[in-house]
Amino acid sequence: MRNDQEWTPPSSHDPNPSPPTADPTIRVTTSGKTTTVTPETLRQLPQRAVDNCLIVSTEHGASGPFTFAGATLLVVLERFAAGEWTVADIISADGFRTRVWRDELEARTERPILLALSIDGQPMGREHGLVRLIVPGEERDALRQVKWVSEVRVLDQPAASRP
Ligand SMILES: Nc1nc2c(c(=O)[nH]1)N[C@H]1C(S)=C(S)[C@@H](COP(=O)(O)O)O[C@H]1N2
Ligand SMILES: [Mo]
Repeated sequence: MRNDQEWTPPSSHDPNPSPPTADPTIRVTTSGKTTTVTPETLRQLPQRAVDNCLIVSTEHGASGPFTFAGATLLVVLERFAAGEWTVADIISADGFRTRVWRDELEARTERPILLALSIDGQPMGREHGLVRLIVPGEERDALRQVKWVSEVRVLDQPAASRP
């Protein structure tokens, strides 16, 4: 049986260009508690903008630079995660995913990891990836720039499991 708490970063991935569903709702799941977070919920949290973000793709080169804005993932987790947590798996409606560690969220104060709602000052639509995880500075084929986030699964994982 597959252990959902184990995760290995992929080394490459063919990007999916089309929204898998129309629904931009995110479920934040922790042991014991599930919260539904909509783009409207995120808009009511403090907003941060990060400029100069590139989306780097092996196949198509880089796009950008873009300014993305939205709520920081750290603020969202501080608001909605229950209990102890060290890791959040960010999972999209098309099954793509990445993993974010609490210590990297806390360290990135200048260019925070976002749950982005807008691109270059314009509200993002589903075709742009709403709600999109933006990890500024990530240059490995955009493997952490997860479009269409549908679940944020909060876990308490030992630091030793970090690659
Ligand atoms: N949900 C989801 N997010 C994703 C992907 C995907 O297939 N599904 N592909 C990733 C990859 S490999 C790339 S290169 C970029 C492409 O982003 P773009 O569509 O904005 O150019 O999205 C990333 N985020
Ligand atoms: Mo990519």
